[in-house]
Amino acid sequence: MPAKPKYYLTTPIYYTNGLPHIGHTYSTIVCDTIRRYKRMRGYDVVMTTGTDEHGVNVERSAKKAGVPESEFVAKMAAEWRALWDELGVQGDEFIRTTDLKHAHTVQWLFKQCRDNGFVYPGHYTGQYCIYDNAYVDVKPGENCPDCGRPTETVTEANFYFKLSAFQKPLLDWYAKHPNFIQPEARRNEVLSFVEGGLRDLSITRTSVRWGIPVPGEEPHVFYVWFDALTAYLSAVGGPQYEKTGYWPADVHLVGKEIIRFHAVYWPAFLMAAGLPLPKQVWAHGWLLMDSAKMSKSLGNVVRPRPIVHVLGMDALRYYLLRETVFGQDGNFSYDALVQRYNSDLANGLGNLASRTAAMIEKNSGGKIPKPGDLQPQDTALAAKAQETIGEVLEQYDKLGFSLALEELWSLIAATDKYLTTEHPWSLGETDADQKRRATILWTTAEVLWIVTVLTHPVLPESTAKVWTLLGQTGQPSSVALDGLRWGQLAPGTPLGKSQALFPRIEKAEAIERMEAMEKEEQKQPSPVTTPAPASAPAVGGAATAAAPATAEKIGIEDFAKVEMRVGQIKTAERIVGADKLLKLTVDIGTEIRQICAGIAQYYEPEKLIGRKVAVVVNLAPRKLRGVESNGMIVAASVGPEGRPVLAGFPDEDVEIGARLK
Ligand code: ME8
Repeated sequence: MPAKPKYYLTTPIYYTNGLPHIGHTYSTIVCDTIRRYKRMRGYDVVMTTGTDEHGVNVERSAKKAGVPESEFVAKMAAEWRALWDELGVQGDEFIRTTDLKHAHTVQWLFKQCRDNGFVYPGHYTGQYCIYDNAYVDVKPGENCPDCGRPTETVTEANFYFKLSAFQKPLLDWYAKHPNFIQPEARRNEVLSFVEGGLRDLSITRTSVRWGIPVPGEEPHVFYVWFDALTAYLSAVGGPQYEKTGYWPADVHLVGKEIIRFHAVYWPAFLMAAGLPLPKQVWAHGWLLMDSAKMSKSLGNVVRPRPIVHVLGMDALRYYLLRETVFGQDGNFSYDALVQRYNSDLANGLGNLASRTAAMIEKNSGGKIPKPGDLQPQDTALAAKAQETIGEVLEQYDKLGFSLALEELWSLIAATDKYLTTEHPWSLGETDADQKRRATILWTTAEVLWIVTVLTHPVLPESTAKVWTLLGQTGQPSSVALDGLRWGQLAPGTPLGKSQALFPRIEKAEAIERMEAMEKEEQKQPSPVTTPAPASAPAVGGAATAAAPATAEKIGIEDFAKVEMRVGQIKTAERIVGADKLLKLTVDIGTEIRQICAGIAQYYEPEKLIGRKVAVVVNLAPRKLRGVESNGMIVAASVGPEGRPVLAGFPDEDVEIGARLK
């Protein structure tokens, strides 16, 4: 078999002076989607992400936190890494700029540039923005034109890179590679910047200590951008990049504010060193919050965890890719997020999957039916599906995620309409009717199969569930997209396990829960200023499924205020209109209490009866979805979706009413 072609893509490597928000998550989700897509197209893909850990900014943050820089960045990098792991978007390579192999690559790249005559010593005085890590063209006392924060006057000895020598080579490169900078608007911006002339660039600092040393030239350390950009190369072999075969990168995916570093400085450094240039730099737009860029400094950030906790990771992925045209700015709102979740995921894909499975279960003995003679309406839907395959692949290739998803959802809508017009449920039991019904259900299942494969790069978790439901083995990712066509679902395949896909959620309730959790997250102290928190058992039970698993230290007297007792569940029932809640009556030894618990998606009410649970009995009563709840059942919150697992007493027959202390 011929070797798979290699494909290398990167996210920016993120600063460690803050924690990830959904702006960073957006870039990482996009990269992860491309990675999954390219793998299904037969590529051997490597995706790199990582952390940018040097510079004055980190030096100051570490000082403020009272810890050495290395400790500061190690903890922050661990947080970033853990979040990507939790969200399932971890890169194949996680590069830290404090990695030794990275330092060697930076030093090696500098040597190549210097040996080739593109580096010379000098002095520089200018206004420096420590937040953007860049000298800016303003007078002393003026603020940074990019971020609006104060600048500092810096004079220092440094080494210059002869950027001016690359004006023509860069312009030639852009002309020869018209797709090098995407989208068009960014390309034009870069072209006019370069056409306006390039000034040499200082690439070392003597005013900063926290950086990679320039060998033999101490106290020089590398300028953070010379350092950071090189991480893309360090991740795939550094000086030995030819051995791994992943360099040059196929695409560097970045936010539009750092296009100049990627499309001007980086290719110039590589040209100076005689190295191959990346094939493309794709600068996407910003996620805005109330028309301003979401950013830590503006304090308007939204974090991914609360969203993922309440709606699931796929909901966030879908919303970000569907709502924003890739390349343009997009506004974030909880309202639009839940709207999309309910209309497109719960009522769209989720509903199509569950009703198709239910009909097959009922009418075809739980096996994919064998189609009979096809009617024009069946072939019309098949033709639309076949056409959708081509259009979606074309859009994915262009990173046109929103259009790709629009096409797919139009196919889902056409299938819903097909079911309504063909109404298989009202056909009778004659031979002809049975055959007709089998044809309709096969056609529907076939569309669902195709939609599952094509949405997989965007919705990896939920499509895996639909895959199982359709009785398929492995993952949808094992389907080679190059060979995707109508008619690949084998009749006779038994359906598999059905799992909750996108349970409908009431908008106000979802928003309230996400906002409350977001507030909690914002209150969390920085991981560097507090000792690692013990992960306390999360309290599940009432309306919200779980609380964040970290807590400030409290005295025993505070703990003593919480009265927890062993209770026994006497009755359990679902609450109409509240998908997540169960209404329980619980014997707590002294009385029988009514308690609502947010566990309906994970526990069958009938199976709970007789079960002994831990109950917080002195919680003020409250109404949940109009039902009185007097107490709270304790549960662990497990996994990114915060699945509640009831705390229990499996080893001993504990007495009802016994106090937990
Ligand atoms: O710039 N909308 O790191 P950084 C969309 N370390 N994307 C956003 C965003 C928003 N509101 N906010 C952040 C750096 N991003 C450097 C990069 S690369 C060699 C060095 C995303 O932590 C977007 O990709 O400030 C942006 O470019 C990146 O995070 C900036 O991350």
